[in-house]
Amino acid sequence: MDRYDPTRKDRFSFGLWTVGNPGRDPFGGPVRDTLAPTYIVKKLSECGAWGVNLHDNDLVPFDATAKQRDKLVREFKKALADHGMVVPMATTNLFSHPVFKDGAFSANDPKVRAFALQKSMAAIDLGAELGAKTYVFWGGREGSEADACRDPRAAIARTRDALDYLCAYAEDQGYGMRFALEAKPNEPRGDIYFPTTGHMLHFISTLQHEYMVGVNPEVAHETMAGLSMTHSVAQAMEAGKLFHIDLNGQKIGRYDQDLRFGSEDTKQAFLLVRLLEGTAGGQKYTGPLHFDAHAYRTEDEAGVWEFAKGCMRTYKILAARAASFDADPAVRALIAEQRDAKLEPLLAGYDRKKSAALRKLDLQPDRIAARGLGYERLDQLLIEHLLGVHGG
Ligand code: GLT
Ligand code: MN
Ligand code: MN
Repeated sequence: MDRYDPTRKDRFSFGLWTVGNPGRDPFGGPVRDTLAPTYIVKKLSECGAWGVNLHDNDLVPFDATAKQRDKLVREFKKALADHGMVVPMATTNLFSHPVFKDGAFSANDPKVRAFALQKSMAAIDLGAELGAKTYVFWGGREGSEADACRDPRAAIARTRDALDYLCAYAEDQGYGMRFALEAKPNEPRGDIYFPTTGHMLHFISTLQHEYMVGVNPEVAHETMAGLSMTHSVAQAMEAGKLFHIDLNGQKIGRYDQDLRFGSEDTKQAFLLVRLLEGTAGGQKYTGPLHFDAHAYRTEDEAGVWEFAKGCMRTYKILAARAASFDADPAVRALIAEQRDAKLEPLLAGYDRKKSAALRKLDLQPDRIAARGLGYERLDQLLIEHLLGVHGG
């Protein structure tokens, strides 16, 4: 036990599909046994996690009868109560069944769209029954290979219709849920609609129930697109739309690797945790910290729990390193905000008088440009804090 071991207060969660991943990939079958949902709840609790998330079909098989469903839900709820775990987030599997091979909400066939709504309403009911306050939408199959098959604008409009419908449904039921949209650029489709968190943020502003819809950015997905996860999350936070987050690790330019959090690009992971924890100032993220990742295919079950503990420990280590970085006087001096009481009032809020005064200023750009900014020193300090050279 040390100070980096997770506790419930840390708000860490895992999906049933993450630690339950049996190691199947496109080139080979499972390498581990399937774990029962109730067993996962027990083991996650022992590891120090706070929450467990699920797709409808992670708990209730696609073709289960109502009686089978109720029994599974009853047993699962008992496991949650027995082990002090919560379900912060739920979602719908709209990608595994062949009916969704050309999308769910954006499919050309209205019967597929109808089935996707039916399945989503039932899954929202399940999430509500388990106490989920956040409901995620990841449109894995909402995309194309033969792009001429539909006007991409129709895909966008159909997705809007579906989300407007389901927001109204959840509101009508009084579930008090918020929806979080998760972007991904490709895989399993050649191209997926709404490929990045930025695309999602704009789309949300066009929804009827904009207030109840935010984003669920994932490290791997933004990184696949070659983007900075930290900047994507910052934009979501600035817009008040970071409702959930999928933490994992990813090498740029690869398939969706979903690796242990912090195991790749540790500097990006540091900057992300620093942003979420608000150690540099600014509002802290207080929602669930969800790991959407899985253990290497080389692992047996013991390796899976090592993986889970590793995700949580690395988050806490990075949070401690970020706090030490931001408390360092040398860092604070380098990033101290530059103030100019005379100039700043001229920069915000256009009026003719101010703009005339601004245009008259002799700002001497060559002199400004000649000054070095000290970012080499700043970044080296970051690396040294990250590597544990400074700070407690
Ligand atoms: C799937 C996907 C994830 C999503 C999950 C929610 S399922 O594993 O790769 O990124 O977050 O549907
Ligand atoms: Mn992923
Ligand atoms: Mn995800």
